[in-house]
Amino acid sequence: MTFYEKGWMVFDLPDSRLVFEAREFLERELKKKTTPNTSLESYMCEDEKHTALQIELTRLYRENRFGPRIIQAQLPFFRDFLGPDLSVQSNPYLRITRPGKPQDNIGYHRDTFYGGSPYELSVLIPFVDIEPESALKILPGSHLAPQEAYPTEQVVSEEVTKGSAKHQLGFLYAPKLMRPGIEKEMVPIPLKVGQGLLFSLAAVHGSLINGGKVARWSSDIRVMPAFAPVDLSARPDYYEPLCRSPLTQAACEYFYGKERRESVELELCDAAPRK
Ligand SMILES: O=C(O)CCC(=O)C(=O)O
Ligand SMILES: [Fe+2]
Repeated sequence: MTFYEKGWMVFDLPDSRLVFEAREFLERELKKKTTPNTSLESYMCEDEKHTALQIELTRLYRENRFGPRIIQAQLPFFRDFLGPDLSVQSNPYLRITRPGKPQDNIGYHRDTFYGGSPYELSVLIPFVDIEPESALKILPGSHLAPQEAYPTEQVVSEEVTKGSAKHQLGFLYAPKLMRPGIEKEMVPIPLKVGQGLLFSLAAVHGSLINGGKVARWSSDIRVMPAFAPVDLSARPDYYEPLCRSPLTQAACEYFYGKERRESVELELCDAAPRK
């Protein structure tokens, strides 16, 4: 089955060097902050310290621009898959899901519940090998169904409040719960370091618990066709240009001049060219 039919696809990164570099970087920082014999896989920590540590590691991961650089290294692949004009998320999340901790999981959802567009792609990059018991799950074919196909109940999280540390790490303060019956349709997607999982933001995905023995470390990086009809006005700094066709480059220069090109390209993500 194809990406179009399933809504997701596993691929081998054409160039995985930066993923291994990020993995080593994270593990080095983790050892400094815990004990020298902690590995990403064996990592365990009590809640309060864990959240502080995840915030600090996210900051370092973003400061080093690992997310956009990992995508950039696979540019021929993404151009072929999505087109010549692409945007990449500037500051993706670093996820850490400890074994047996439901509070580390954001549950089953479609990102379209929360303002994401089906024109956006999530590229999940694992920093550890992920067995099926620890894996993110996806509901095949769900990306083709309209929003009404999956009714939800909006609740208020007891643990996550708006603007809190956990909110900044990608947890939801007002999650929309799906009916529990979908569990039996969810398919775990095991991954190796050096692979990536691509999925449509309209696909039902997520996890309730890491039922394995190894902590799941990953980052999900959004990539989208730069001129897709997506309203980015609520998140103007979310994406940055990844690549442009020669014609798009020339058109931007025609409208805005060479020196202003970079900033204008961001504007063009959500608006038609303006004189
Ligand atoms: O990795 C996870 O646990 C969640 C990822 C996710 O929800 C996403 O990429 O949209
Ligand atoms: Fe998601």
